[in-house]
This record gives sequence, structure tokens and C-alpha cells, in this order.
Amino acid sequence: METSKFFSLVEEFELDEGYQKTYKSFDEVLPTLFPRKGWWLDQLFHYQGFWLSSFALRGSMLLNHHFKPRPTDVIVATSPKCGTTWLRALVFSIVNRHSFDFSDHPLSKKNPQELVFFLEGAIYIDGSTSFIDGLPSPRLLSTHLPYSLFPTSMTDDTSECRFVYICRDPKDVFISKWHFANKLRAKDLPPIALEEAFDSFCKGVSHYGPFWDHVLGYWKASLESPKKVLFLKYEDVKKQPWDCVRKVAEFLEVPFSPEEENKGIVEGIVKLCSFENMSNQEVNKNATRNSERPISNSDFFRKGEVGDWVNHLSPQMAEALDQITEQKLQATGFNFR
Ligand code: PAP
Repeated sequence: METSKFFSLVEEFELDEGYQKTYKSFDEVLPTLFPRKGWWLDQLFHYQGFWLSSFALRGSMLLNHHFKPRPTDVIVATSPKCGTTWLRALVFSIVNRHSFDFSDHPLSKKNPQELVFFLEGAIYIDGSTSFIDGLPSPRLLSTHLPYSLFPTSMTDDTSECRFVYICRDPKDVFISKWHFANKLRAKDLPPIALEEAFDSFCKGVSHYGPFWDHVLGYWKASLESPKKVLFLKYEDVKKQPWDCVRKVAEFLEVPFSPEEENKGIVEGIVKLCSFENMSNQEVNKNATRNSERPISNSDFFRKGEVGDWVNHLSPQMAEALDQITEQKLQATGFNFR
């Protein structure tokens, strides 16, 4: 059998039989999946109802076959461009608030990605889960994977790990994604046209899409298992960030004490993680991309506003997207209003 570049990891890192089996099935599955053009260079594959890059698909397979969940694991979950960077920063600063003070906080030196690792990527550093296995508890990890692609060892009632999910109005998500895709596209390619990206997004063909199915997976899980999945909306966090910070802390069973409330810790966390503060940190201003790191920290900070779609979408496009959303969310008890 011809081996893909991923299978070569097995040889490079001398991985054991279990990993060899996983990489072999990855190599076998990939060619059977129907690929579509991604918004930047990579292809998207339709896998178990979702459009994933080969990178995400490999992450999902390793997760299902090799990841050893711990009861203290906290998974920051999002569909891309719904506020991952923000939620990573909030969860990190809430959980670690006893270790740092605001005047010398890791978030002023590191991008949240360096503090809350991206599960799909970190799960195969060195081709195996060894990096993730070595992280101290509580592990804070971030993911874009849909809820249905997690192993039952993490989603059923016997497991204690928790998910904090944030979603966002799909019109703003689409615009944020479109800008991001154009930043990442190779310089020798023309930008992806708004209309082309819009058509794909509406058909569900975007990284980790369909967007609505992603949201509904976590929404339903939050109704069925409210102690396992906390469901937030970007717009609500913007409006009442203090309430959100308290809600996350309670959900993670580290509520703020009256002394902490009096000391203004909640307000401090909100300020620390605000778009204004984070986008002005030197570490988040760098815009250096190279072949090893095609995305720079500054790419995760654009406007951070609610409703910026109005500057890009025609009224017809906005209405079309709203109609899809209404139809998809019908009878689910959830809406973006
Ligand atoms: P990712 O899914 O690729 O990790 P993610 O962080 O979810 O990206 O999304 C980036 C969006 O969050 C950007 O939105 P925009 O394009 O509409 O501006 C970015 O500006 C916004 N964002 C980043 N940090 C914050 C923050 N601290 N508060 C509010 N919004 C933020």
C-alpha cells in the first residue's frame, strides 16, 4: 500500500502498533472521502456529517483511539471564528486566577493559544498523544471539533470532563471567516470572492461546517447534560461579560468568593481579556507569517464587534443567511436573537 505523508510519522517517531493501526486507517479512509476545495489552501473532507481538513480528521481519529481523558479536563469548544481566542483567555484567567496577578499576567506575554493548546494539533506533536498526556491537570484544551466526533468516554455521563462552548451570529462568523481565509491564502492566489465563500458557507462547506449542525450538537448536549456542557453566545458575553465570567467559574466549580468579588477580580478578568487589552499586547500585534507558522497572532484580532456583517453583506445575503438559520434552528429551542 502506498503510504501517505502522515503514515511516515509512524516511521519517523517509531510509533507502536496501536498508532500504526490508527494511521493506517486514516490513510485508508482519506481517499474514500469526497474532497472539496477549502477556503485557503487545504481540501475539506466530508466525514461523519462535517467538513474537516485532513489535519482535523487525523486529530479526531487520534482523539478517539488514543486520548486518555481526565475528570479535570476542560475543553474550550467553538466553531471557528465564534470567539475561541477570547474564551481561551477567559477560561485560562478564571481557572488560574490564584496563580497570577493582573500586573504580571501570562496573557500579557503569550497569545491564548500558547496557554490553552489546540487539541487537534497538540494531539499529534511527535505523532502521538505524548505531549498532551504530559500536561499537568487541570488540562485546558481548545477544539473546533463537533461534539459528535468526541469519544463517548468524554461525552457520556460517567465522564466528568467539561466543555465550555461559545457560538456567534452566523453572519458575523461568515465575515470573520472570509477575512481570515483571505489572510491565509497564498500570495500567488487571488482572494476568495465574498460571493464564492458565501455560497460555500450557506451549503455548509467550511472548516468544521455545517456551522448550524456544529452549534446544535453542543446546544443539545448542553440541554441534556448541563453539568457537562456550558453554552454561551458571543453577543451575550459582549453585553454582560461579568455575568459570563461568573457563570463559567460556577460551571467549572471554582466560583468567586465574596472577598474576590469585593477585590474586583471579576472586573479585572473582563478587562484583561477584552479585545482592546488583548489586541494591544505586543505579543498579539506581531504579523509575521512564515512557512512554518502560516498564521500570526495578530490574525486572531480584527474588530471584535457584534454586527460588523452589515458592512459587507447585502440585505439580500443577510436575509438568505437568516432564513437558513431560522430553518435549521426550527423547533430546537435555540435562536441567535
Ligand atoms: P479561531 O476560531 O480561528 O481561533 P476566533 O478567536 O474564534 O478564531 O475568532 C476571531 C474573532 O474573534 C475575530 O472576530 P472579527 O473577525 O469579527 O473581528 C476577533 O476579532 C474576535 N476576537 C478576538 N479576541 C477577542 C476578544 N478578546 N473579545 C472579543 N472578540 C475577540
